[in-house]
Amino acid sequence: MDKMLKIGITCYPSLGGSGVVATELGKLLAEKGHEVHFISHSVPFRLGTFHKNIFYHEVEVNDYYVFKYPPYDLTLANKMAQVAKMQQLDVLHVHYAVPHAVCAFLAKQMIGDHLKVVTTLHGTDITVLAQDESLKDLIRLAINESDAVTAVSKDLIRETHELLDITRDIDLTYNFVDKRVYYPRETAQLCEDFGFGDDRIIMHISNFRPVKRVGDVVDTFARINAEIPSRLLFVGEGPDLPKIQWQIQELGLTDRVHFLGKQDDIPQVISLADILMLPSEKESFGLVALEAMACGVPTIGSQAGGIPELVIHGETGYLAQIGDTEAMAGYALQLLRDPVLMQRVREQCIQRAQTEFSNEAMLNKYEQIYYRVLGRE
Ligand code: GMT
Repeated sequence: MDKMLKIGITCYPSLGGSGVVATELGKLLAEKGHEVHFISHSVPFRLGTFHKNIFYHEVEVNDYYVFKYPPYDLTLANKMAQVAKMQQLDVLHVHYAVPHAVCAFLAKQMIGDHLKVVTTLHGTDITVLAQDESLKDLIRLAINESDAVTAVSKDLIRETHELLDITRDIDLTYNFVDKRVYYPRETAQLCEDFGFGDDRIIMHISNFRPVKRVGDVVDTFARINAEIPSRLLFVGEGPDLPKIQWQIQELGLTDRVHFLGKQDDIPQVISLADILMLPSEKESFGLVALEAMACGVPTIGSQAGGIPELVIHGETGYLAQIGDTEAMAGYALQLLRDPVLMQRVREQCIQRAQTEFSNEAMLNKYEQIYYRVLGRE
């Protein structure tokens, strides 16, 4: 059996897919016997129950009076080095380049080359931040100096090479779902409680940032609902929410749309849906589409970024040009009107999620990367 490792993990603990993936990976590693040390400002929100191999180290920033901006990044780097030294970490695995990969670079300078740094890129850390001249050179340094770099889609690997003008190897580590948690759930009682009747359910889950193009979800839904009585369920919160509420009111759809806010039990919530919508402008992967896929819910979305690597057009969902809500609605109606097609697509979704994006496959892949950087292949 491979030697068990001591792994430090830093991620954004309270938001986004990157935090979810980092936390789920940490849980899987701990379950397998590795010792996992989360280093962050808060306990990761998906951490859940107590586990003997999981530790949490809190980064506490002092708000000293000369600081206009309390230096979280420096405190984090120092904490990473402290934990690495005290716990004798083998690997520091950071998720999201800014500032985590830069902090890990600093921590490694303090500890020495025996501490290996693995950086996972998730999307906006490259597609948005690496275009910012005030950060670009620092991101390039942190990526070039990491012992291994991984990214969550081929598209993100390509974009990282292009935007940062670098040539180093980047491993492909697709997002994954734990099939023990993500599977189709029973929803009859919930539908009755909500009073959905025979209405079809269209769902969108996100952080409601402009990049998600939530207006396109509403527009597509209006076209679907005009043909087949449907409900639109929004899960999550974010800056574009007020704008969307206005759009819904203008279209006279208020009684067809439900805002569920932030929800923890995503597999149960997603199972309510007939279709998940992901019409993003940019999306390095689209974890929510995978979560839906694992629960047998097809995605209708845009051909942006890494989405086509996940959602196979005509097999596990349908993809249209960014902003083409007419085509998206057309695909949705095609699916909703054809129960045989819908059933086939649902089965293909579950099959693809369990085989191509399984927890076992991705856990093995990350472990191989750790052993490789440690020279223990
Ligand atoms: O989707 C978001 O805006 C959150 C963001 C994050 O940083 O957590 O998600 C990014 O990472 C996810 C996990 O790897 C990917 O599934 C998302 O596609 C990616 N978001 C974007 O590229 C916009």
